[in-house]
Amino acid sequence: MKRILFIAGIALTQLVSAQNPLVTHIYTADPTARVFDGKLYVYPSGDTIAPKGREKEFQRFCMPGYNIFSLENGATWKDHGRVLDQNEVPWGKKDSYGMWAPDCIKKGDKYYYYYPAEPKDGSAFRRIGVGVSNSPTGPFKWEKNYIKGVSGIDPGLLVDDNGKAYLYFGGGQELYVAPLKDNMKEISAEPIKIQGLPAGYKEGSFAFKRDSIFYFTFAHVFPEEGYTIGYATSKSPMGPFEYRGKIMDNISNGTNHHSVVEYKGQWILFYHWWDISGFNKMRSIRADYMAFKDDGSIKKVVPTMRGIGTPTIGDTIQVDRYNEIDGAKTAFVSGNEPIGWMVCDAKNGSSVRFNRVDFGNGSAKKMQARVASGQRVGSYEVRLDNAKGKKVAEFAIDYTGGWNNWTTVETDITDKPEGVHDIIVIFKSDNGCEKTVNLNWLLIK
Ligand code: FUB
Repeated sequence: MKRILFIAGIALTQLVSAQNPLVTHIYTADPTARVFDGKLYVYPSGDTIAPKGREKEFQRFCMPGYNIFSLENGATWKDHGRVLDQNEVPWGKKDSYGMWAPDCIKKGDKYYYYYPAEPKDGSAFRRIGVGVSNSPTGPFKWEKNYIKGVSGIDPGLLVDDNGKAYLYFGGGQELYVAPLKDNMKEISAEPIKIQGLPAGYKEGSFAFKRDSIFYFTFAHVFPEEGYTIGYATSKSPMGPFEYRGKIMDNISNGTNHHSVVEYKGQWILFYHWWDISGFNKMRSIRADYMAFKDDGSIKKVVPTMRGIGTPTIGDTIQVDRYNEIDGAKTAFVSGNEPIGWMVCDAKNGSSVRFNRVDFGNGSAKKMQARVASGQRVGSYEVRLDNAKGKKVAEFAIDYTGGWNNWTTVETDITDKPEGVHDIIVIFKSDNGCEKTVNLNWLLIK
């Protein structure tokens, strides 16, 4: 199903839940995730529909600017709004919709935001600009000119433990790296080709360090397969690197821009797909856990809908982003609900499992459910860990005015569950009915 979001003007601060895709109120792509002072941030680009009359020009990407997101609570992303619009780029060509993948990095107590844009002097397809801020969410003071000596897309930054910073960038058969001066606004030596990468089109440079090894990851196109995510390792940030294989196979997501971050002891791969639009140039950011083997190699990541995060008291639990489903389906929500999915077509005995819900210290008293139903045919219950596990909530199915009429219902939480559990929702139908209730989300109070 194809769904196009129409986004009016600048997004105000918004909260969005953290299952995949992470953001549903605007299109987001090319996510660079960073942990600053223990908090997780994402710096994505943004897709939009082409302005009237310019559709032919922007059949590929139409990208007007950047928003910043941070993870609040256990599983809720906060949209900090538009941090840079294309027409605010001091050196940029107006209305060029070329604000491709950005990055943000901390050095000392300052945050540096790097972004590509089309220069008004026509000197290159893309140049890379930088802004500086005292806060990870801006506002940033944008440099008047682009970084001299650098042209290309997809800036990826690395600050080594000794404080030296490196800018990786480019898209094509070769990718490049240049060391930065202490001011983070100029390169201190000419860019060099990154040595040791396999042949083929590459873009989406991202580098990180783990156990004294530098990992360089990149979107990599194989003629037979299309876009994958590859990685290479080195003992030096400037290489030469050794190609180690794929982090993600082709997942038909058009491009495979990504980033890797360690957050609360778990490694996470951020990437994008087109869950909402049905069109691979209108993307939505996603995240899934990633793991290393003992030899430092990376286990391939298989994309999930469940994604990352541990919803807790006050977060919506989007059960339609399930780990397992049996006898029911999911579909886009119907009616006047915010964009998302629902569990539907559940019959007697259908179930859906959603892993990792944090019930806190046992103080949770109520559970809410967002539902729509055209009849009264039974109930659904929430159990812990497996289908025979402790029952902690039970809801009667009631007529809400129709299958598109959404309402929030509430019931008691019993047995004082504590800590993190998987939950199973089990549907019961009194008379063999195959359509019981449309369930959008659960919430613990
Ligand atoms: O989003 C526009 C471009 O597509 C990015 O800069 C590339 O990495 C690819 O994702």
